[in-house]
Amino acid sequence: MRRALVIGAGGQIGTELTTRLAKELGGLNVVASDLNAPKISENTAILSLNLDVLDQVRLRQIVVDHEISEIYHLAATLSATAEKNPGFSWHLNMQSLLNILDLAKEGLIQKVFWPSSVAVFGPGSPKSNTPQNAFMNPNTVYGISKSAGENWCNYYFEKYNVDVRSLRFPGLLGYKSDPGGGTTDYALWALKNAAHDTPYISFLENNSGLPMMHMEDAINGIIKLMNAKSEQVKVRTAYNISSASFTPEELEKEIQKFKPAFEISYQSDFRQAIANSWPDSLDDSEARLDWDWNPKYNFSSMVENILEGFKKTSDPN
Ligand code: AKB
Repeated sequence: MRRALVIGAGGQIGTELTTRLAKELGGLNVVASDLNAPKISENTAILSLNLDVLDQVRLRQIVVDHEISEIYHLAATLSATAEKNPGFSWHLNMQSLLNILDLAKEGLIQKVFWPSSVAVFGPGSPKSNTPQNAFMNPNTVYGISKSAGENWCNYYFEKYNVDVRSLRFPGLLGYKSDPGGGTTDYALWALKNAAHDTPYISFLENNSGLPMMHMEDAINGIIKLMNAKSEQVKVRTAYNISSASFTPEELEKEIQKFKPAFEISYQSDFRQAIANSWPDSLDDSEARLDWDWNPKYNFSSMVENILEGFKKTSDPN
């Protein structure tokens, strides 16, 4: 019997992953947790709890009490927020992962999903179609913690046979949940503003290309990777995955096909340096080969679908 604990269930990925897992496993087999117990709107069978992932005692108790077999660990400070509080962000991002890997090492849980990021790459990495095993010199606290975390995952797999799986996510765009504290967030705010006929001021420059993906593809990727047979998962650091790459100016033009009056103006800030250090696209051929990664959306269909989705929501903030 599979029973999942989602940590960080109130966040951008967690909100959508929790309800998707409930569809896969049944609501009674999903426990959602966050610093404050998250509100679950779509499936009332899901149990919602408060959990500070740094509290190892409570984490263990929840795992034992609810007979958890797999953990989806999504709690982290993202790239922009982490730069403002490097010490705490390093501690949160690293210690929380180690707490969970240790539970798996003890055999209390059988599987772990932990998201990595394109932020593992740095200014010295190839910019376009960045290979799976490209040189990495991340220069953000977030990127350093994701890169170290990937190596910890691989270490626990090799030394202790811990079944931990990970994906290097680009910017994730969906209309059901807001992002917070990332560098790629500009794209979602632009889409949300456009949907509500409001102009947008971008904190990245017009020609700043970054990799992006529809949230639905990201969630499908997590589910597919976690359902893959162990021997199919040949990369135990984290897989490159990819679907679209665009600049703010290209996004503006694409949005204008549906919202001709929409405009982006530019006032870049400290996040520009973060964006400059990241690739604009990743080579995801290993994920395609090993476990059949195959995203549904491209740039145009993603923009169209998200604008449509926002139309159904009324809150412009
Ligand atoms: C961020 O911008 O920090 C994240 C990421 C790319 O991991 N969305």
